Amino acid sequence: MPDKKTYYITTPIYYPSGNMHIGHTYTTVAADTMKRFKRLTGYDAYMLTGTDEHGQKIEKKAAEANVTPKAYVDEIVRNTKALWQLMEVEYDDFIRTTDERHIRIVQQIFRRFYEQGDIYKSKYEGLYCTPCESFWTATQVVEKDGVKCCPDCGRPVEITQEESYFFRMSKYQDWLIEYIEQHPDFIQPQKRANEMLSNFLKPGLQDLCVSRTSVKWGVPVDFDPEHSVYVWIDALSNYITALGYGTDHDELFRKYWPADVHLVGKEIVRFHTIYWPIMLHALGLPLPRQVFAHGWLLFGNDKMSKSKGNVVYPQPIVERYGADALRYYLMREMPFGADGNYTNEAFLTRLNSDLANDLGNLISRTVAMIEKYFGGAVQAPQALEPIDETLKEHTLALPALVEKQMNELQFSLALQEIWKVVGECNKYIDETAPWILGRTEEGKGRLSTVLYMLAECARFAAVLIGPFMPRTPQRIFEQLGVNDPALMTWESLSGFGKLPEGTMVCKGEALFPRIDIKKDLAALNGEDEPAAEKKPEKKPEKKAEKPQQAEKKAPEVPEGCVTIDQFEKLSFRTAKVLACKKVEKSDKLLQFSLDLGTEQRTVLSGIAKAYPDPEQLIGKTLVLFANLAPRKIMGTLSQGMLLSALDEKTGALRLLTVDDADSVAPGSEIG
Ligand code: ME8
Repeated sequence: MPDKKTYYITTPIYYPSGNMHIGHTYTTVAADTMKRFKRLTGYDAYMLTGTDEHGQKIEKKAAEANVTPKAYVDEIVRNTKALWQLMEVEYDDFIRTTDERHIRIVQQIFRRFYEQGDIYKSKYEGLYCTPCESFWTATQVVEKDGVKCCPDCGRPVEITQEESYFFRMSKYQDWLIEYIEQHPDFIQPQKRANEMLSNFLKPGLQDLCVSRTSVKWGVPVDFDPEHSVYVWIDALSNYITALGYGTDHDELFRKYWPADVHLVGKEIVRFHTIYWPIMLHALGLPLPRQVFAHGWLLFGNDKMSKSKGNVVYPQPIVERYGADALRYYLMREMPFGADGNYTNEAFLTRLNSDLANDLGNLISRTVAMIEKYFGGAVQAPQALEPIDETLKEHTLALPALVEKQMNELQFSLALQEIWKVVGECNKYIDETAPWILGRTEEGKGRLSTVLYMLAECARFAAVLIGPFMPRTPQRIFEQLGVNDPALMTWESLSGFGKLPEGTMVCKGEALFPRIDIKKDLAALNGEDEPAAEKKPEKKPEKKAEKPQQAEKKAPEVPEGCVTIDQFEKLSFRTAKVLACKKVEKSDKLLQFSLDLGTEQRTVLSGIAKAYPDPEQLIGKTLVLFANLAPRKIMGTLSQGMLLSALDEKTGALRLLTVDDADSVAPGSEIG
């Protein structure tokens, strides 16, 4: 048998300066989901995560806690591993930059750079941001109230002056520009590649300071031990040291390098797409196939971060609802690449609608009806009717659609595809009305087919959700009575109708019991059950509920005006009309189905009177206020607001459209 194709995926290695929160969980769950998906689809997949333990930030934290840096990080690493276990993350290796196996190779890499002339010794005078472990020049920093601050995180930078080693980044600049331009998939989403080219590479790369004498908590330069290796050189190397690069046991390196994808948050793209490729090229190694920068989980309007303390921890959520529910929410709620707000309310709402209602009901109704009408035994289907053929066709098409989205790391769209079919099944139940079929003997023949269809579709759904929700498939298989492992594989989805006649279903507990959102919100916000772990969550949650209070402190602006910061929080995007119709029983509302490139949205707009022939709008590109909080209108969730112009004198109302719309992709940012 030929060797399986390999797939190597990594997360950033996180700073153990504090316990990991839901933001780190987001990246790690995404990597695990992808790895599980690749395993399911026949790859030899390998996932690496770990911790980035050196540097000034950790040194300071440990000093504040009055312990050694190693003792400080050991504790956090233990908690981090426990969190990944709780989240059902099955990493293949966990690298710590304090591991001997890592330190030795970082020293070897640094020496090689020096010996081949990529690194030289000089004097550094400049500015340093400790939270980001980043060097900046006087022209790059921003001034806030006379204080020089980091352009990335906005916190004050410190002046540093010391003898240092420098990496001749400029030498590789032209090569890297060409590489990025010739490999459009290398940096994703594409707009991050454009940012790197226009903000850093094209203006010209500065040589990078790659050693510190003032930082003792680091990897010593072995030929000049006064110096320690700059944390980012140390940290980035993890992706190859973990595979045994540079040792006699480099089998994993030979097998898995180059990585298929490094998942990173968008704030560390620069390190992964400029310094890291240059380091690899200088070592004569191939580059990773892709660096994918996802967006941030925000708290209110701010990035959640350990150093700001505005974080949500996953533990209390998982304790109440299980890891699968939180994993589903993280992968479903926001398109991978975009920012999104975490709120307990949004989580609970999805839990009820997608998991309890859509998926949970499908399984429980299917199993309950097979028990009621056929004593629990799945019957052989009879001749299929058109409605069955359609459902079968959509279900059979699903694996390929999911795979396509997953290959583009579009977790949310992959789940949307699955839920479309789950929704179709629920609708199929309403349309075929099994409770009526069950009343007569002739009806029962037809009922065999209907229930067979549903059970087989449920089996497809169970296999497909496995990478996202590792525990739920087994619970579904138990209820469906599927215990043959061959019916749980990706390959088993190549044909519809593999579920054997006579399979005995068995009703179990509700997969995701419906919750009372109000009551659960209070519990999650720590307003009952004073469990110790819930405390850290309480503060930020309160803060999020009352963002107005924080805003009061903002600089004064004339009444009726907004600041540029407030404006930047609004997202306007182009949206192409896929469908448009009048909402029944309303003379004002039109319902739009809009294409935003990476997603489809439904938006209701009160402009029906101005457009008596709504179909004329199909194909037009409109302007959508895209991050307006979704709202249910007449039972339909409206996700945004279409902008239109109103002539107050005549009452004429016209939608804003985009000039030469074919030259911009649907979903393009407007601003
Ligand atoms: O940057 N939303 O470590 P770090 C989404 N050690 N993702 C988030 C997030 C949020 N609010 N907060 C954190 C470092 N993350 C370096 C990396 S790699 C060679 C060295 C995730 O502890 C996201 O993946 O600050 C982000 O890039 C990473 O955690 C930053 O973790």
